Amino acid sequence: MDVRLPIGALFTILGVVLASFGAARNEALYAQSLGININLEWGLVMLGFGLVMVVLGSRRSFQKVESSPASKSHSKPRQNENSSSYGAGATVKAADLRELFLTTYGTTPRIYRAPGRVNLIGEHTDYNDGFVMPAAIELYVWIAIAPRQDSKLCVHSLNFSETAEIDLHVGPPSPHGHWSDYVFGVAVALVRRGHQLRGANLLVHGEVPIGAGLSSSAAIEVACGLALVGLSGSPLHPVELAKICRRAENEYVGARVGIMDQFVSCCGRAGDVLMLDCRSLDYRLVPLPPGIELVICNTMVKHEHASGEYNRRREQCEEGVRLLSPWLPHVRALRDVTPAELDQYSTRLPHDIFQRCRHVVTENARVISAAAALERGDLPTFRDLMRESHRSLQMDYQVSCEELDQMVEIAAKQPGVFGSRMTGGGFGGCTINLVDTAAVPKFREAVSLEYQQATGIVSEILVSHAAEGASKVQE
Ligand code: GAF
Repeated sequence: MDVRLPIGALFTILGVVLASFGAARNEALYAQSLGININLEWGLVMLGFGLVMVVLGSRRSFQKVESSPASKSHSKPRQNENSSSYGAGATVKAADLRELFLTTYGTTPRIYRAPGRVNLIGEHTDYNDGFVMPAAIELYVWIAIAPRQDSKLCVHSLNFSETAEIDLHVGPPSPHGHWSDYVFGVAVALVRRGHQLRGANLLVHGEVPIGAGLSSSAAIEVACGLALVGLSGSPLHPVELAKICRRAENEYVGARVGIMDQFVSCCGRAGDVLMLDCRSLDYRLVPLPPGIELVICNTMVKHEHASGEYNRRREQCEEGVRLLSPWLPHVRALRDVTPAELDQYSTRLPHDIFQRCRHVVTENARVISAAAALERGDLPTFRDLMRESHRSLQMDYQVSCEELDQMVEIAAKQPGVFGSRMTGGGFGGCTINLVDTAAVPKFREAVSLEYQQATGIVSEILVSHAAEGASKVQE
């Protein structure tokens, strides 16, 4: 909160009290000097000063956020140290957001939202042109937007209580490790793709926990992209929007992520997971079996320092392709390598590169089997594949951590569980669990208790249905 607000409020109250005494000419407090009624005069002065301070204090949030020193590091924007999430459990919804926008900017906005995601299986395969099986979840980033008369984009985040702005005519500012990088990165990427954007005021509210592996970044990118093109009136196919948002994260934010998160945030379907081929971007919808819930267990270990490791894994995969190409010239990405080929040429690779490649190659095979298992309702096979996936991420890809392993181990032994593994980039964040609906209450209770006993950490456990992708929220 701006310090001028409480000071202003204090002076306003004192001013009113003093001026009232002065006006009533209370003899006990009344003083006169040079013919001036000091109490009334000073009361009015203090009241005026207080009101000015209140007005200035409350307007501070509409001024441009000071840039922190531009960081050239290719890491994801920092998280807000004071906030564990964008506001998990927050209840600001369309009507509240509209009201807040009206009070803040004085105009009525349109509202858009984009979901976070879980990934059932197929981790770190997307940037290797491989297969993934994500589902959108019922946690969203909400954006209210209305046009401005000038060429500025002025964005206020309710979660961070900060405002940032750019002028579309002046060109992109440098990214500086700030939440607004995601917003401006998308604007820049849209303009580069030839979209004519207009100046706008935006109000952002996120429910997707930050640093929890549920893809809050893709959700803010997609919600912003949809809102900006919606306002400019140029139609954009959801797959195109996903590609633009991914480009924003790769080229502007500096995280070399694959397409999975943006894709499912754009194209998710209620009740279904996507079986996505990250090379062709063809996908099919696989319904989740009835009576099964997606249960998300948050280890509460943030993965915010993981972006360097993420980019490093990607480089190691590229190195694997480069080292294998003399023997396997058709190989463009690890997606093109079969498990048998990898075995045959394993001695040509340094051990750590071989391990990374083995994870990707075997994970792709697991995703294909997992989709088939889910389609024929074979949950025991699905459970085994999720277990193998986690193990491979832990041992070969080395992106798990003690808390994730503990959480998976605890969850997997509970009754009614049809699979448990880490979800997302790793190094912390959440596990995804398929749990029989009837078993969910006991599952939640047992997992949170045992996890706390094992680690001393109080976890958050959420249940979500597979949700619909990004959309304009109907009035
Ligand atoms: C992060 C990335 F953003 C995705 O593209 C994907 O690589 C995932 O980690 C790991 O599967 O969420």
